Amino acid sequence: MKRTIGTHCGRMDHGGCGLLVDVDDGRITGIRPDPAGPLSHGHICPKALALKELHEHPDRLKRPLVRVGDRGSGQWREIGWDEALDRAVDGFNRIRDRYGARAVAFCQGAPKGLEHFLLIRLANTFGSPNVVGPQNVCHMPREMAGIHTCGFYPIADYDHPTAAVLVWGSNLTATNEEGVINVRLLDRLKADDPPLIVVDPRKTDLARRAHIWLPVRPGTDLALALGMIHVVIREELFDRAFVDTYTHGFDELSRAVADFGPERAAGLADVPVDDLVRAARLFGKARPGMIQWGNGIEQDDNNFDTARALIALMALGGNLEAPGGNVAASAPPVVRLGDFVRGDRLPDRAKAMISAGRVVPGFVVVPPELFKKAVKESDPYPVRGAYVHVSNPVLAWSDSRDTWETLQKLDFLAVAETFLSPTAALADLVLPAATQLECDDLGHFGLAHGFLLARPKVVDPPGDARPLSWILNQLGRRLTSHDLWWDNEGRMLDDLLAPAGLTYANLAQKGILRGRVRYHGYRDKGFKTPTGKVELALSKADKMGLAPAPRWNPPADAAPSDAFPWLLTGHKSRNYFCSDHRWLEAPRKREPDPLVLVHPHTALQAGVTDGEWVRVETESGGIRVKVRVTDDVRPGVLSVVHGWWRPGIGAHQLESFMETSLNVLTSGDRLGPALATPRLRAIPARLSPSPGESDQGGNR
Ligand SMILES: Nc1nc2c(c(=O)[nH]1)N[C@H]1C(S)=C(S)[C@@H](COP(=O)(O)OP(=O)(O)OC[C@H]3O[C@@H](n4cnc5c(=O)[nH]c(N)nc54)[C@H](O)[C@@H]3O)O[C@H]1N2
Ligand SMILES: Nc1nc2c(c(=O)[nH]1)N[C@H]1C(S)=C(S)[C@@H](COP(=O)(O)OP(=O)(O)OC[C@H]3O[C@@H](n4cnc5c(=O)[nH]c(N)nc54)[C@H](O)[C@@H]3O)O[C@H]1N2
Ligand code: SF4
Ligand SMILES: [Mo]
Repeated sequence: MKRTIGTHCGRMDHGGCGLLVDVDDGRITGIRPDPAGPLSHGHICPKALALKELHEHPDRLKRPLVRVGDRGSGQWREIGWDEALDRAVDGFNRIRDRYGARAVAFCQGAPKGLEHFLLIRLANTFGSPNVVGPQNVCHMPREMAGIHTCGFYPIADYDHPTAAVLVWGSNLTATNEEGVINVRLLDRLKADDPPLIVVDPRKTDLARRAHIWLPVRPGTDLALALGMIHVVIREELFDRAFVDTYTHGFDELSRAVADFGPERAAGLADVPVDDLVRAARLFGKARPGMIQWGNGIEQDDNNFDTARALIALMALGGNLEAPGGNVAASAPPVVRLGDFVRGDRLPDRAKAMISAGRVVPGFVVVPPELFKKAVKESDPYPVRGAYVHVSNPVLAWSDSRDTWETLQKLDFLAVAETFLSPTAALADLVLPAATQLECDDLGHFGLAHGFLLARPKVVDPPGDARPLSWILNQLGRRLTSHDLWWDNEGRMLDDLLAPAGLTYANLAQKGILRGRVRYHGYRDKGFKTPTGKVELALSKADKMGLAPAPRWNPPADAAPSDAFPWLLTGHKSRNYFCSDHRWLEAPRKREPDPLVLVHPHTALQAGVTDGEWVRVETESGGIRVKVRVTDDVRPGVLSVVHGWWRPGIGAHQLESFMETSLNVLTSGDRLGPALATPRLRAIPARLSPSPGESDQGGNR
């Protein structure tokens, strides 16, 4: 029977576009944009068109697998679900009996849908405080800075006119991060024609159309931001009434930026001083102005302070909680996040986590680097088992080789996956998972943007693959108490939505459920910080072991040297999600090779030419990728695409990622002070030709 089902795209990035999927007799026959998509207004990208291939791919995992050879030898036996669940339960219970529940970690990468919150529920009810993920390099630097500085995570308000847009370390037209589909920003630019300022070492689509592009030297964003604040304060461009009434620590901030006159700041960031001053004036005077930020500021030691400095810029203009500025969104009125994840079951979680006392208060996801230390050195206590889903740590975490070796040290590792990844290849047990279009899911529950999207199922998953919501409910029933879980995931979704007076079927009809956005809420209630004001200097900084106002603290080892003359950074591919989808033909056709972007001057100095294979090396390791010589990246910077591996080599082979993974070049040895963040940006590196046959293209 032919029909068309309306749903939302969900797993090729953070998701958000409305899709119309044609189905004939249980098979996908067409995928189109939904012109009524509430966030996408008819937008779709090529990734979503690959969803059919993702669903039908012959290499999808279809049966649970148990390891039969040595760990990582690539030998498996197919088993049924009963045996698979029994083995998982036995593996985790043995560890809990011997070392305690905290010795089992629950790991996920970028949250994709409801599964992330079911995972936290499973950890809490199992009794383990250790939910592990790369949030120390993704979103939490911004969110934690927001919580501590102004009491919320400030998001750009695209629903109202704005007078200036500052895009800082975000490549929104390629990444649509957190469901902020690029058309929202592009429509705003079209409607208001505000000045656009872009801070990025690459000339992104947005940088190309910007009034001012500041091609910042990687790792110096904080110096640049302090320089802009200096100008805003010195020239008295700030909103004095707001600052006087609603901020705390203005004098301390002023002192902190005193040394960051435009010459010095522009020198550190290596941008033209006039451009810095113009940008500071444009944004400083804008009422309202908005900041769209991204991973560009999150992946170095200064991330927390950089995010705080950008929030200070928002506050100085009085643009926090202002329409067209940066605002606080509230969750729609469904079951509260804390209740859904059963935080009540583990009230001491914050004190019991591996990362307790090593990160800012409120950061409840364990940084991977600290998890690895616990596995390798039992520091602060032994961790012996892990359940991993929707994550590929071997590629995602700093120091790929170390991650690969560390995971092999576990007594028991279970991985739920759609495809055999280099991480799944190390498991004792692999659970085949359904993915988007194959199960009913909710998008954006628990995230900060204040909406929920229905992602109703379109087709059945292949073979015995099962939705993660089913897998987690089954594990939960067996590992914890029956009555904490649902025997029917449909009922779970209905229960979650019940406080809003909706069933899942109702939401699927509606598509989106929005929460309230708070404008000027502080006028009545103040800000949710210890002083009730925006804390330009943190009132509890002492307790956190941090400087009250953002402080520029350049890491000594981030300076280029004779041996490593260039600076390495990275960016996400437009065609893939991190390390995902590398086996699909459609994106492979558009982007067949792992790439490093290099400026023509730098290429000349390094003796490499466009299109050839090159070696990129840091103190931590070396990879072999193809060079694209382009003035889309600032001189002196090597920008490598994150997430490359080669499924065709065999996921269990070290070579499947050692030649291409950006994280072979990174290290987890030194971590930032606030969020235990490894440095993934601004790493001294060298570049040289690496002639020879390319065996790296295609799916090999
Ligand atoms: N197509 C696609 N979409 C994705 C993803 C994907 O892999 N592919 N990943 C998803 C995920 S998990 C996330 S978190 C979001 C991330 O979304 P973004 O934040 O947009 O992603 P990135 O490409 O990591 O980084 C943004 C920009 O930072 C720049 N940058 C690099 N170094 C520096 C620096 O030192 N300073 C500054 N200011 N900028 C720098 C890069 O050139 C890049 O343009 O995207 C999501 N969407
Ligand atoms: N050097 C460097 N490192 C980085 C980054 C960077 O920019 N530079 N970015 C960081 C960021 S922002 C993030 S979020 C992390 C990403 O970290 P991860 O989320 O761990 O990375 P992915 O590579 O997206 O791996 C996701 C895995 O989930 C699987 N998967 C996809 N859909 C499903 C599903 O429906 N069910 C199940 N069970 N599995 C599924 C895919 O097959 C894939 O193997 O990487 C971080 N690491
Ligand atoms: S932009 Fe993201 S949500 Fe939209 S179609 Fe592409 S992958 Fe899906
Ligand atoms: Mo991310």
